[in-house]
Amino acid sequence: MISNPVLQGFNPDPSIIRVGSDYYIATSTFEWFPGVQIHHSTDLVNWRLVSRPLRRSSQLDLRGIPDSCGIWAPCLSYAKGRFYLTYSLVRRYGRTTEYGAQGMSLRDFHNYVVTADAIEGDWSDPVYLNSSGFDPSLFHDTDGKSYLLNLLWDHRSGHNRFAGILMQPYDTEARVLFGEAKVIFEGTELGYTEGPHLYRRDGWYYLVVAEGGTGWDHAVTLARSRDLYGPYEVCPYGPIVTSRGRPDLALQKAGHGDLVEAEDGTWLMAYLCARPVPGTQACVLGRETALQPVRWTADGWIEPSEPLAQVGQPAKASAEETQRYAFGSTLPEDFQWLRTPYPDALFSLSARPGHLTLFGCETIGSLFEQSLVARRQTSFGYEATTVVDFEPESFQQSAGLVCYYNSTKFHYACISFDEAAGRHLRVMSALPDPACPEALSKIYPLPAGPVELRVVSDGRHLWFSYRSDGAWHQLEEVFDATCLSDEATLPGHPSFTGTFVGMACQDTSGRACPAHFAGFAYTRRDAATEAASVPRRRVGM
Ligand code: 6LW
Repeated sequence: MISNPVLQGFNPDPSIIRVGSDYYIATSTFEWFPGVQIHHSTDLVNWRLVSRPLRRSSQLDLRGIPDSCGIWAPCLSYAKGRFYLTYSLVRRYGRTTEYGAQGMSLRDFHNYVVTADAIEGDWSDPVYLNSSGFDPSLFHDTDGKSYLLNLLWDHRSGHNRFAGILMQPYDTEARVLFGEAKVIFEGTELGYTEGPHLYRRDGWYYLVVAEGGTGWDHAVTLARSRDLYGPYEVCPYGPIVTSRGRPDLALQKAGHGDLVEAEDGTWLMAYLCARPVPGTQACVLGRETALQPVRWTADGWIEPSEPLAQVGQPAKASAEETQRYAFGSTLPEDFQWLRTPYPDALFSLSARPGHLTLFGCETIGSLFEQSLVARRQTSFGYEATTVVDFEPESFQQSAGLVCYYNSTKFHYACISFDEAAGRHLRVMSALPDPACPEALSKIYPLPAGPVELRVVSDGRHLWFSYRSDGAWHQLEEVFDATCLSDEATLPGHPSFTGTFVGMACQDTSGRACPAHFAGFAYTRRDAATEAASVPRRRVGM
């Protein structure tokens, strides 16, 4: 029984399959490396990260990729003893505001497929499919034929950008598309028709799509046809899952769903959701993945097995739960870095045994090669700590603890050096506010030697502290955590990833000054326990 529909630590855009008694969910990773996350379960309750398939330079190089672009909407399928994973590599988001509300939206995305005989094995190099629109998925029909679906993107001013669901035959052996690509479904009045998945059941072809846009109006639409190429009749009862118009639901932005038949014959839907920080409209955890039982109705449609309101109440997490990370020979699996397939240029786990050594590279927020290693924020309230040994000799060198959403929004508690203050700690903030794009805290002088850094969050505020002489010293400033959210963003700048917390180092002098991190800890906290803290001067509010 699924007691907590929100799967902790999962990214958005879930695709779910079952092979025998094994369930797999693939989710998006955007500009984070390696690409795609695949989790495995046999009971739908306990999940384990088993693969990040796109990890070689021959598969993926995200250097230069804009924030929240990169890997979108991976889709798993299984046929003829082989796993298939399709995905979009998004290189340009495009902005309608560039040319006014009805302006052109020029975007660049390329769809690929990789294959593997075993999920946890090596995946192939990508096979190019097309660039006509994002959210590719493969449908393998019962007659052995396969088809590629993806949305058709129309960039022209005055046209519906989400111009329908394209389908084209795909030869899985020759690994090529062939025949004609046809629009099989133009979507409903909800618009933003994307994320197509096709299924065959009881002589029907069922098409699931995401509609309403990946925000508060998000929804899952179901349509069906006796003919693969349509016409597709839309479910007469409306979207099968949505939180649209229901601000009371704990799970918001419900959409982008994928169906799977469980081993016992029941059905489930994995879908995208989001949980705003209580009392705000800020989704600091980004969009997540939920899993919900559904059932077929007597007239051949689908409905949630339990009211979304009931399913939407995530089980109460334990008040305190600490994950401690030691740095041995491999990077702990919760951690990722940004964009490059060559992480040796960013960090080492052998330069100082027992430490993660970050080599100062480009500036924090670089779209190319920045030394930043972090894990997703998976709870509103949390405490993160690390110990860093870093001896900067220049203002161009800094290292420390970072709460990072993307290049336009982060709070970076960094150790640096300048002629007047010498070695010191300071929080450098990038804010998604054109009127106030950055902020700097006071300078806090530091003695020589390793420094322990800590950040505490109640979901809405951040408090930074440091310790180098036995006692913790909390910085005077309080920092806004809600600006690190999907909603706090610059016009036309996508924010899809959610917030990460981790370690960073930069050295624009080019000397690759090393920062040695002796460990990292993340403690989930019940947000209520921090809300009582009275924030003092606030930064970025
Ligand atoms: C994804 C699209 C969407 O490709 O957001 O919510 C995009 N839906 O289907 C990125 O997550």
